[in-house]
Amino acid sequence: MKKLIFPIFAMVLVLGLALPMAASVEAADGGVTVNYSDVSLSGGFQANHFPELWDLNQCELVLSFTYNANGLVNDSGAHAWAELGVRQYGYGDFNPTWMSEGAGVWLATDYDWTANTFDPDPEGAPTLDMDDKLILQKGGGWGEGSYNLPSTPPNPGANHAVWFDRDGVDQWQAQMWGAIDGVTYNTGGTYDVVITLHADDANSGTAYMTVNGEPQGFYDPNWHPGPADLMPAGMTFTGDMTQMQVFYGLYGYGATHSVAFEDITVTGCLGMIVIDGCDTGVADQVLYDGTTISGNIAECAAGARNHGQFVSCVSHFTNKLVRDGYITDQEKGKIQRCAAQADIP
Ligand SMILES: [Ca+2]
Ligand SMILES: [Ca+2]
Ligand SMILES: [Ca+2]
Repeated sequence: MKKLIFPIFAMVLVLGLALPMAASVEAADGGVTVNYSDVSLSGGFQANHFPELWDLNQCELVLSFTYNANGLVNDSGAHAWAELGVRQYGYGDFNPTWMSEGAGVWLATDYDWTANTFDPDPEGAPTLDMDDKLILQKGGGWGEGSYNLPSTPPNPGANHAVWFDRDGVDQWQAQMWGAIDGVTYNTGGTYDVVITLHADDANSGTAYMTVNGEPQGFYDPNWHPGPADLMPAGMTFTGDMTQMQVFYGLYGYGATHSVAFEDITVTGCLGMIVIDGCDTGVADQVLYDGTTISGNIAECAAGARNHGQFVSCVSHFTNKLVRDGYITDQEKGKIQRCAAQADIP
C-alpha cells in the first residue's frame, strides 16, 4: 500500500510547488509562454500534468526543458524510464497509450541496460559508450522504429542524437561526424530538450525534438561518415489537437530512481471556449471534478429543449465558475454573450 500512497502524496507536493510559480506571458500572435519551473520525480512511479489545455490547431506548441538523469540507478535488476510531452485531455500521465497511438507524443527516456553503465570510463582511456537514450514516442513501449519523418528509417539502430555518453571518448572517436563535446558525449547526464509540435489538422500533427541543440537523425541504410541521411528526423502523431495537456512521469523498479525536468517552458496557444463559432476569448479549463468548461457548456447544449433553457444553463454554470474562482465576472460576461448569440439548440 505504501507504494500507492507515496506517489499521491508526492504529486500533491509537485502540484503545490510547481503551479503557483507558473508565470505566463502573452505573445503578440495570441500565443502565450508559461514557465513551470522544475519538477522532480522519484520512485517507483510518479506522474502528473499541468492544468492548461493547449490548442495546437491555433499555433505551434514548443516544449523546452532540461532533463536531468543523474538520479537514475544503474544497478543490476534496476531500471527506469521517464516521459514528458503532450497527451490528449482525459488520458493518463504515463504511457497515455500503450503500443498504439492516438493521444499525443512525448519524450521517452531510457538508458543502457548494462549494470553500472554510468560508471566512468577506465582512467586515462576514455571511450565511446552508451549511457542515456532520448526518443520521441507516440505509443508506450515503442522505439525509434516509429519515427517516420522525413521517412521511416530502414535501420533505426543507425542513428544520431538518440544515444548519449555521459563521459569522454577517445581522440579518434572525437573526430567522427556527429561526435560533439558536451552535446553527444561529456553530457554529464543532463540534456536540453526542445520538442516542436505542429498540427496539420484537428486530429494529426508532426513532432520534432532537439537534444542539446542537435536535431535527431537516422542513417540509410548504415552508419557512414557524414551527416545522417534522414535528418532532422521526427514523427507524425494523432489525437485531439485542440485539447492537449503537458504531462510528465517516471516509472522505475529495483531501486529508488529520480529524475528532474528543469526550467519547463511551454509556448503555444491556449484552447479557448468557443460556442457555436463564437470565440469567447476565455481560456478553457479543467475543473476540480475533471470536466472542462467547454464540456459543461456542450452538456448544456445537449440537454436544452429551447434556446432560453440553454442560455439559462450556461448562466447558472458560469455564475458558479465565478463563485468558485475559475473565471472573473468579465469572463463570465463574454461566455454568456456568446451563449446568447448561439443558434443552440
Ligand atoms: Ca555506459
Ligand atoms: Ca559513459
Ligand atoms: Ca565514454
